Amino acid sequence: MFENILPLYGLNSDETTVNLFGDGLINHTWKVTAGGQSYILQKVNTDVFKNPSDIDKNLCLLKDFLSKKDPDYLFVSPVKALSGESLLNTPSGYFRLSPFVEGSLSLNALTKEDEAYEAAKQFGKFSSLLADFDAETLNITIPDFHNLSLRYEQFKTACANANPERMEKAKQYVDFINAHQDLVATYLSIVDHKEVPLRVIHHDTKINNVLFDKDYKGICVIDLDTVMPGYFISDVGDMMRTYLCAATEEETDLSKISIRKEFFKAVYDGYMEEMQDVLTDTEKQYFSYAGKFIIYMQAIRFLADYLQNDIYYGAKYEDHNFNRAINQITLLKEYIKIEKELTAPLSSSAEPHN
Ligand code: ADP
Ligand code: GN1
Ligand code: MG
Repeated sequence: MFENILPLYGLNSDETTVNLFGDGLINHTWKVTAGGQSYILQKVNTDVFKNPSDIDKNLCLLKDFLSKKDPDYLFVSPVKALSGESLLNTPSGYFRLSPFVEGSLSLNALTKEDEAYEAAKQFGKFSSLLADFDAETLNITIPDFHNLSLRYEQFKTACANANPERMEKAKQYVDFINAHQDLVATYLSIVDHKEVPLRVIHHDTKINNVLFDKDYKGICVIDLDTVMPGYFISDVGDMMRTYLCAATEEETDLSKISIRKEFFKAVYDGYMEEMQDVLTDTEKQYFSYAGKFIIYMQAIRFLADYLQNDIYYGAKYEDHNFNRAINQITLLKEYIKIEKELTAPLSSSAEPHN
């Protein structure tokens, strides 16, 4: 396959090394090294992104805007192939090639508060630079991606049509999801609120979508496929989901799932350093709800996938998505248990709103 793709970029496949790279769950990603230069080659997952050219058009618009707004900002986007295209539609699928950010690393879990601060600041900076970009000019790359109400409806459908053995096993967790429907009601009231605007939202701020340098200073955000109009709770929430716990969503020892309060403050400080003057007072009040919103939605997504035989995320072993769902439910319980303590050190404008 590579021998057909690499020459389209003027790379000689005989003089190029290609290795699978990273831990993303959606696209296929390889690190390509040729003549001392490294790149990230990706095959876009078209089961998830039905119109990859919508992503490509969004990236062009954002690149153009950001290059004028802040010429020093590192916006990692695909290079052009010899044809002049930045996305190639080939018989083997849709491909793109981006510069590998030299000296960068990504993490699946954090060990220091400073790392949480750095990562949150990178996502905050991305959003603040785009605060006056008209979000509605972007293509919607996955419709209703973070529409919690729809996700909950889809979950109910998944339960109704579930693999019976899996449903039996998941029963108590399905009950937990149903017992926390108030989180869906809050979501609906937020998106209806006139002081919660649609913004340019990354929609996938999990920790391995930000690059660090060797001293763990943030370099830039990556994985821009889901950048589209949305609400700030999506970005803040996925930071809470993936930065506050020392264990990842893959952890099966539930005793390792707990919330590090200091990391909540670090996320708040890093993100607010960039977004303090951008967010409305109403948005700020939902800062801690954001964590519950995304952890709950991720639990729903993993559990629905388990009930539907792993059609979206795939599974490396039999109970993979079941375990991921229980992990997220445990995380949500832990979060709810100490939510008041999390927000206590914040300014009064960020007091929790349920
Ligand atoms: P997915 O959508 O599958 O999550 P990502 O775009 O996040 O794919 O890429 C997967 C991983 O590859 C990232 O978590 C990161 O480790 C690495 N990566 C992606 N782009 C770059 C880049 N330009 N430079 C360095 N590493 C990158
Ligand atoms: C996927 O692409 P990746 O691995 O960064 C998923 C996110 C989930 C995450 C869970 C397009 O993110 O929404 O939160 O897995 N991306 C898509 O790990 O579904
Ligand atoms: Mg990713």
